[in-house]
Amino acid sequence: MSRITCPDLSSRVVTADKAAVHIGHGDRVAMSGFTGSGYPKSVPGAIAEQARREHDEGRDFGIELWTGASTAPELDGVLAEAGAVSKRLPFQSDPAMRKSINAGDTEYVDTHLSHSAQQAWFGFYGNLDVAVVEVAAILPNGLLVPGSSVGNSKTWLDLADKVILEVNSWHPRSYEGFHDVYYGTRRPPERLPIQLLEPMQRIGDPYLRVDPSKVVAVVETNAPDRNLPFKAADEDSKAIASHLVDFLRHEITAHRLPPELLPLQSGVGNVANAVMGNLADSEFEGLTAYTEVIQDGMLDLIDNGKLASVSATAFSLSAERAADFNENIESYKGRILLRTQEMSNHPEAIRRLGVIAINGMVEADIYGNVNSTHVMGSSIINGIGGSGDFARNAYLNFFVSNSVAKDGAISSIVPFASHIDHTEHDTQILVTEQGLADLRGLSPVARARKIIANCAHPDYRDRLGDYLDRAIAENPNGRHTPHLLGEALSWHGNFQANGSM
Ligand code: 0RQ
Repeated sequence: MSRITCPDLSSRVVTADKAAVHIGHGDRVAMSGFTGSGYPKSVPGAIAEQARREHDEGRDFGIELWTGASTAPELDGVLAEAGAVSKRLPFQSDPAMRKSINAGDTEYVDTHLSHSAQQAWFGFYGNLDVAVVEVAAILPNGLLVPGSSVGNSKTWLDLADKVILEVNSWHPRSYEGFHDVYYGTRRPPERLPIQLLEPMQRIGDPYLRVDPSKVVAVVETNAPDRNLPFKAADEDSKAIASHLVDFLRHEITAHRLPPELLPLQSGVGNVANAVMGNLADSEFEGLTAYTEVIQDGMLDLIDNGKLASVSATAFSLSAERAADFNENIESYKGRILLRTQEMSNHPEAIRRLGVIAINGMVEADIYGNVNSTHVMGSSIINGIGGSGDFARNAYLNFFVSNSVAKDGAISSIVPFASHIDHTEHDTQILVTEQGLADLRGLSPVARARKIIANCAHPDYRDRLGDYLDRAIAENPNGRHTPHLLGEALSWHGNFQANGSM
């Protein structure tokens, strides 16, 4: 049966090439998609072709590209390779896009994922010309059934002058009923409290709305999401997960956490996925999650009965897990809810629910400032994503990483972080395979002693201790957060000069 049962909109079905002509040089174009799911699969390629033709004929062609979060080679990849993106926001993880940003060819505005929609509807980014949004189906009354992500689609459909819909029949038709799209947002000072009192509470509609008069094209596709494999958990990520789970047990014993814990948030990456795997083997029962992405590890937790329910904005699954989910989607109904990212990452909800946030980091300094985004201070990896939304507002936050990178040439614990996404005021608990540093209630020097002793790799521990001792000795009037300014970033300088810190 056709996925487009609205007669008005079914008359607008065209090819991707025909749809792409609605997008021109200089346009602001917002697309659906979050962590490789629910992004348009065919119009971006047609825009890239158009960009190539324009460039070949000596004309400029570049768009501003907004999304929910990271997408895939068929979107970020093709557009970056065609040199078609002048500006990108709010999060990406594509190798070609990363290269274009780090080469200075694409400007990148790396915002908190809960902020991107509201900053767009506050008007901070300018007028939105076109939205390209993937859905699973269009209903007879014109309402849209989202697929594997909601992300910022609601806002893009609301704001854009013109809308292109991609209807992808790879998404199960049974996605209907899995979404909760909040339509109560208002501008300050008319803003109202968000009445979300438990993770699975519905506060919105199951469908996305679109003004049919704005829909200039509908494109039919049948193509899978990105669905990248996860690395099997290695000894280090198992050790990180085990320190973290032991700590949760300790917090239950100390009556600071209930036995079923509080709603979990787990970030992107292999380590976060491994932590979920470790929880699956633990004694915890009746867990819940209020998170952003559902990775394989979380579905495993649902399957073995440990995790009762998950609220998120998107999936990010391996190909096998996505195929299995699509086949058995009915069995997950009522246990998974996908919301707009404005709500999945909303500070008010995260603070009220008391989320336990677990996110990856690139490096932390001895005082607990965390870098989640940059290599050697200058080159972006992905972006801050939702880590700031969750870390700042969580009941407990963890930042996890191996203690060394690049076969030990880099220490993830450094005197001074080369870029700071999460300040010492936001970070609570750091975990590496070496151990865990609980920084709650500690002054900067006490934090430094604990991070060095518990988290740093033995090859770097003494040098970090020596740095701290000398910084204290040489700053008789600066012993609150002592540093040796000439030396603070010298470890990064050593790596750049000699290939090792
Ligand atoms: O590079 O692949 O070239 O070897 O960084 O490192 O150890 O595989 O870690 O997959 O868990 O990702 C912070 C990037 C960690 C991720 C980050 C190099 C390392 C490797 C990846 P290679 P690992 P993970 C909600 C939460 C921000 C967004 C976020 C991330 C690569 O967690 O993007 O949290 N976070 N969102 O070799 C130089 C160091 C390094 C280093 C690691 N100290 N210096 N390179 N690497 N440490 C979800 C969303 O927001 C969507």
